[in-house]
Amino acid sequence: MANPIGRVLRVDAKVVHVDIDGETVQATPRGTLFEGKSEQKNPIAVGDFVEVGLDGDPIPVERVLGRRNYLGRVASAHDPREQVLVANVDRLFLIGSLSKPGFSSNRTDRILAACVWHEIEATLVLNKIDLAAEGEVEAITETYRAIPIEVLHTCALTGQGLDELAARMKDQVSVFYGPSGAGKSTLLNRIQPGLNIKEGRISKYWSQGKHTTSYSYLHRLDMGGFTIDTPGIRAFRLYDVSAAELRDLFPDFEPFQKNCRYQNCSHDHEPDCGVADAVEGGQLAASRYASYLDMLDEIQPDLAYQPEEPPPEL
Ligand SMILES: Nc1nc2c(ncn2[C@@H]2O[C@H](COP(=O)(O)OP(=O)(O)OP(=O)(O)O)[C@@H](O)[C@H]2O)c(=O)[nH]1
Ligand SMILES: [Mg+2]
Ligand SMILES: [Zn+2]
Repeated sequence: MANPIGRVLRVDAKVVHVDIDGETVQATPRGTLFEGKSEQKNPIAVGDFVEVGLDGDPIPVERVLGRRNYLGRVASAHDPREQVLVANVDRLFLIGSLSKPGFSSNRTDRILAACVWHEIEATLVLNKIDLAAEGEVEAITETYRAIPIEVLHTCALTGQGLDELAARMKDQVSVFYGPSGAGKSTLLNRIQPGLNIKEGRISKYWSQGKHTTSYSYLHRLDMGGFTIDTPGIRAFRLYDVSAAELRDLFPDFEPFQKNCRYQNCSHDHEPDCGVADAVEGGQLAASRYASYLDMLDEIQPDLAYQPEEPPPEL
């Protein structure tokens, strides 16, 4: 009998939860899956298809099948390897809240750049619109629709905008991604009743999220499709992207790039930069440009931070 193939629902330190024909089994990755992968922190991610063996207690994960796509980032400030967050997804819903926690354009732009890099369709969901300040929703929406990115407005408490969100999740494999406390689990609980995912309690003294969800989990939707609920993120750094490649991860810069004096302009320090001019002229959001420069600094610290000391004497 051939080994069964299943979809990974959850990855723990030593055990992987795999859905095989609607049944959840726990399996342990074979040591060989880690070989030759020193650049990657984890060989298996939620959303992966894996082949499991029939014998053993627990049974082994023999093999990870080829991925259609995945979302990755630098594992952490202390671990430079690539961490694969999720695999084989049709769409990423970037859940941003407008208050508690407040909207971060820097974090949003980093994740959207990662979606371009990894070829994942993205939708921005502005949740907690009940808490938005006057004009805030409109301003953010305008910036992101200009990229262009689809922007939805939701309130998990009143149910506003949930039908539109659910319609995009139907029959798709999607992932909810964003900062802690934005309302990812609350939205998913409303859209798929019965999941009973733990939701955070936010007191008025605590306006940042509390990291209520502690591991990613792929939930099956009754209407068809799957959605991965993920733990809230703090920092997001793209793994192994060069400065030249970064420019192309901001599609809204593209129409202005042709006005740059230099074809390989990094839009940083060069004279006659079409992108910098567009920001000055109000045609391009300053927040987008700031996010780009912030990411560029990380990639080429040698250019961004010129050393003060004179060159060594020869
Ligand atoms: N006012 C308001 N509160 C909301 C809304 N959506 C969620 N919340 C509240 O925000 C808090 C955090 O929601 P969660 O769903 O736990 O947030 P999360 O994104 O899953 O957070 P992590 O699991 O930590 O990543 C809860 O107290 C929710 O009730 C909304 O649209 N409006
Ligand atoms: Mg959660
Ligand atoms: Zn330029």
